[in-house]
Amino acid sequence: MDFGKERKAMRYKGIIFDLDGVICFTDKYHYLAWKALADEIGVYFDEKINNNLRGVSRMASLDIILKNSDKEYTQQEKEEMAEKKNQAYRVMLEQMTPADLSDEVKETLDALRAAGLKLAIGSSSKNAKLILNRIGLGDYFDAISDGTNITHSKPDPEVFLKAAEFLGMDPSDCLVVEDADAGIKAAVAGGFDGAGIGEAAANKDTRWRLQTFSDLTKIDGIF
Ligand code: B16
Ligand code: MG
Repeated sequence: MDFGKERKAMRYKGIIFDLDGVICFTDKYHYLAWKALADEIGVYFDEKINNNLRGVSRMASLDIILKNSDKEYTQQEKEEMAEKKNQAYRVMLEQMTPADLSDEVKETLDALRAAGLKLAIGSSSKNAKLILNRIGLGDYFDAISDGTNITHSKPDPEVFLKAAEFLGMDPSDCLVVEDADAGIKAAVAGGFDGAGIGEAAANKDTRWRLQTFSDLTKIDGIF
């Protein structure tokens, strides 16, 4: 028996996927909705600032945007602004359909599942279930941990620790797939290996650097 191969095959039992920037791309809608709010209150906002909001919770995103404001806002005003942005964002999400899920992502997920891996979502978004329903993955994952079941957002590891708990697995059994530096930080803090795509592929703490989603199938220990 090739013990080396057997050990490799045992390496990961579950994969926890970030949603925005990994499974699908809602960042353009986040940008448009935040931009409308920023323009309304006269605060400078551009795509570069939007990039810093990846994986960051809604209220923490607003705080980053308001760093460019001279005005101090009360907590209630901030909550109203975040709610307004979210309403505009949710209207945009209604445009999403299963066509927003690429064949590459779906085929890779199917191959990982067929190999016996358990698949979960670990997203900061409180809209994760709505987005998954829109793209036809509403019932697909074995577990969903999202912005509705956490109190601390990435880079805190809570969302991934909960996902592993929902799968009934230890962090060391799971791989986290992320597009954001905040997400890789969260994965490492929770004791997970991280696979990074996009910006996160360049993060020094990323264990596996992916050029494209289907590179997941090339990782040692996935099959
Ligand atoms: P919501 P992810 C994150 O999703 C987004 O990247 C981030 O831009 C957003 O602020 C956050 O969700 C909260 O989203 O306002 O819908 O609750 O990348 O963790 O899947
Ligand atoms: Mg993301």
